[in-house]
Amino acid sequence: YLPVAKDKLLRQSINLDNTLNFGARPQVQTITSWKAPIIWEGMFNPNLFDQKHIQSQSSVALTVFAVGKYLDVYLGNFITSAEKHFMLGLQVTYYVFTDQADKVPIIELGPRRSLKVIQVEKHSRWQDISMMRMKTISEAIESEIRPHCNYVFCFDVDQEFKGRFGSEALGDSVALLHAGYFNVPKDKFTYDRNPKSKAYMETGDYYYHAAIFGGLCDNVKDLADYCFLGIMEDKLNNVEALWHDESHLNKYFWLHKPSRLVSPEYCWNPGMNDERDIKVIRLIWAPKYYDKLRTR
Ligand code: 2GW
Ligand code: MN
Repeated sequence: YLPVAKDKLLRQSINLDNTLNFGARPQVQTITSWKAPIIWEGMFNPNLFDQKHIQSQSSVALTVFAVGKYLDVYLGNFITSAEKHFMLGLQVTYYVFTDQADKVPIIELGPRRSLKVIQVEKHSRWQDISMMRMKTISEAIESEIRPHCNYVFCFDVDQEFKGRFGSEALGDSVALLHAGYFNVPKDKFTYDRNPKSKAYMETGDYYYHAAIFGGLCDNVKDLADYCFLGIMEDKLNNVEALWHDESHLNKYFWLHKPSRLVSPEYCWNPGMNDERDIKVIRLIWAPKYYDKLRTR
């Protein structure tokens, strides 16, 4: 699996990490200006990554929130599909945060995989259900996750795994390119544009999707703390960022560049955007059911 160097920049970065073939996907950007890889299908040999992470005994926490109706509607398919595709071969611990611990479905898990349920309150505004995840994630990393896992990945629950979501996605600090914006001009990005909000930004690198972010425990805790502080400061100032926690996450990754990006193949929404660059769908957005679930 020899990397193909396309130019000087690529050659330099390949020397840093010869497990990635940056030339394998000429139609898309496979490296950022700060030399973080952007992982697309075809750039990596899955077995090499798995071997490396099995050897170094990487362990992965997956956090997911299923509060209110989202528990019945999404959690079962999410976990069942993760059992087929998420980090197979590694030690995986699911952390399910819910207001109805007794209703979490019992799902048979593979070897070296376990699930912990953590009770949380149900905030009355859905924006708070989403935003307050940052506080809970930070606290859980501190008390539960860091002693057991090297990496932590935080997921929206309204999605379903469809293909390998493997160790190639592990990195120190990992961000996801939003399916709706990976190929659109920067001025279309839906960053927060209100100077009164802590999430305000004029420009950025990419538009990241808050449905998946991850990395080493310390880095994810830093991200969660930063976003939560911004969210609370906004509350004091009576403002709310345009896309809630996602706006703060975009601000964080602008100031603290992620070390690895994953392509929209890792979180695709069929029909939302041009599919030509999507060689494999690893995860899809589940239907939103706006009428039933978003009644406020
Ligand atoms: C959210 C919106 C409207 C009504 C209910 C909820 C809700 C969300 C809920 O009742 N229960 C619940 O557990 N949640 C959790 O919050 C769940 O894990 C869900 O996946 C997550 C984010 O809400 P979601 O998926 O409905 O919002 P999206 O798909 O529009 O998410 C993007 O934007 C959000 C901020 O508005 C977040 O940044 C999210 O990470 C983004 O993907
Ligand atoms: Mn979602």
